[in-house]
Amino acid sequence: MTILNYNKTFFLKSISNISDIKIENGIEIAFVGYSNSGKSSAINALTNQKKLARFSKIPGRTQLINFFQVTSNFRIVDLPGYGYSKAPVLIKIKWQNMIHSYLTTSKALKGLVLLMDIRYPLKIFDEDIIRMSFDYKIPILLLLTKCDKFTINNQKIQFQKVHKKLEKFSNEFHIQLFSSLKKVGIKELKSKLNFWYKKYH
Ligand SMILES: Nc1nc2c(ncn2[C@@H]2O[C@H](COP(=O)(O)OP(=O)(O)OP(=O)(O)O)[C@@H](O)[C@H]2O)c(=O)[nH]1
Ligand SMILES: [Mg+2]
Repeated sequence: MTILNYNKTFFLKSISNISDIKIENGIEIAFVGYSNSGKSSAINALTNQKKLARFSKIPGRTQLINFFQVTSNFRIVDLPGYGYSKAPVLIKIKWQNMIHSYLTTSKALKGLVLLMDIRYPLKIFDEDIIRMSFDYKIPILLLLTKCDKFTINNQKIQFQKVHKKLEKFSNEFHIQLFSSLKKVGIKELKSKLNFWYKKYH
């Protein structure tokens, strides 16, 4: 059995156009979410590297699709953050199209990690992504990020709220409280990624 060492993950490539996606072998797991939801921070926390996926206080910084290689046939994909309110409309539309076409055309995509700031979950694009994952039967893990912003009690309340809303549509999802800052949920994220890897490997 292969044991994945996430600490050895390295940057593979960036693309700015969906047409640059070549037919790829192997398995990809995409991290998706609003700009500023904590995608890059989560990838850094997962891989125990401070600067692998760059993050910044300037939202919308990750405008490319970034590929990171965990092992030869397993990649993590950092998708551009959607919905950054200050981005010009045309750029916004370009991002949305890019994400949509990646999710619907990538042959390697086997799982989605949707990151939502625990304070503002299930915004409109999140719901689109969730619907798409149900429609296209892409397994999904929802991370309620920056959970350190809430008390333990409020974390539980928010978790239940999100769960209740989604269980009306499907029982094919998992939700996890997550904090890159306080290292909450990283073990669970790893075990979900391992599970997907083993399933499709
Ligand atoms: N308190 C707290 N802040 C966090 C956490 N994770 C990320 N942040 C902060 O949230 C901001 C955005 O984080 P990023 O990881 O850059 O978010 P992103 O989703 O990659 O954003 P884009 O690249 O714009 O799509 C940064 O200022 C981070 O320091 C967390 O677990 N706790
Ligand atoms: Mg980012």
